[in-house]
Amino acid sequence: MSEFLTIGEPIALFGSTEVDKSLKDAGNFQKFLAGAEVNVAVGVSRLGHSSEYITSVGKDPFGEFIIDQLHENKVGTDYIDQTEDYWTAFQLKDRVSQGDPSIFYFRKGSAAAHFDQQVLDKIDFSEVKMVHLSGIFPAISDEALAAFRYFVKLLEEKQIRTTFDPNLRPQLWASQEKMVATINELASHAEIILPGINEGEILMGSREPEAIADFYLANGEATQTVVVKLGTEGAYVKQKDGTSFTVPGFNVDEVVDTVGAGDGFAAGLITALIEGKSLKEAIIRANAVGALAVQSPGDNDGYPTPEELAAFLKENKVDDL
Ligand code: KDG
Repeated sequence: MSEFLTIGEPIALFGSTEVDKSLKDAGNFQKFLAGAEVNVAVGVSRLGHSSEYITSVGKDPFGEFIIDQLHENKVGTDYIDQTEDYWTAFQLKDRVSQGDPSIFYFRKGSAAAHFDQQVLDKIDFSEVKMVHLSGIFPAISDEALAAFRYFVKLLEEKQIRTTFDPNLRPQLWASQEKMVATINELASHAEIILPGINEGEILMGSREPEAIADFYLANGEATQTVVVKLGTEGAYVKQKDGTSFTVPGFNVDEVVDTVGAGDGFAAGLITALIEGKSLKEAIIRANAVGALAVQSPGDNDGYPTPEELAAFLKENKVDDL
């Protein structure tokens, strides 16, 4: 029984330790747990909330590594199916001194892509306060998309609060049209939508935060809040009642790796809302977790404990949240 649930594809990540060397030439890698949704589960657990991850992994060394990492991070594994029939996904990532790294996936036909939705019927929702969904899992296969839709139906029946991050991965979709139509339809079922500003441009044709928010507020009855992530600028928020505000981001001395910052942002927001904080306080915490995330090489290794978060906020002269 957990306060938080998410479903996704976990990935064993090999991050190069050699700065500005191509993946072809790099010879030294560090292994991490990755996958957008599992990152959020780790972030929520590290901030002190019970968290459970739903997926399928292979009975192989990467699958075992992922389960070990989840145990180490106190993320529940009761709804993880282990199969001998398919492999666990892995990926390579380079290390760059500027901008975003290059990523190469080995994930097609993975165990998660063959996820059996019967697992969803075993879930105990009695303590669940929030569920996080992302546009990656429904992109990996038809089975995953069907399971995602079934999960959304269960969440609607049980009236559980949901966050949705479009997390666009064009390489996983048959076409851009299919990606845009499916993501926008899936987003319409979520209470809180978390698009990035660049994603807004692809999904609804504007980089204007208010236009992106207005599109999603009109797109689905379930949607109450849109939080447009502005990178280092922070986040723009608009709610169904027309209220809007911007929360500036934090300055970071050294950016080591940008991947995982958006998932950390979601974990900060979700934990603050579970604790009954205001939306504004939740966005400040979300920005803080995102800023801490970019200062380390893995996706989720920079996510803070409550003590680390408090120290960061104090350093940045924000009252403890
Ligand atoms: O958000 C981080 C993810 O991009 C990374 O962990 C891998 O899930 C992943 C993906 O599909 O890109």
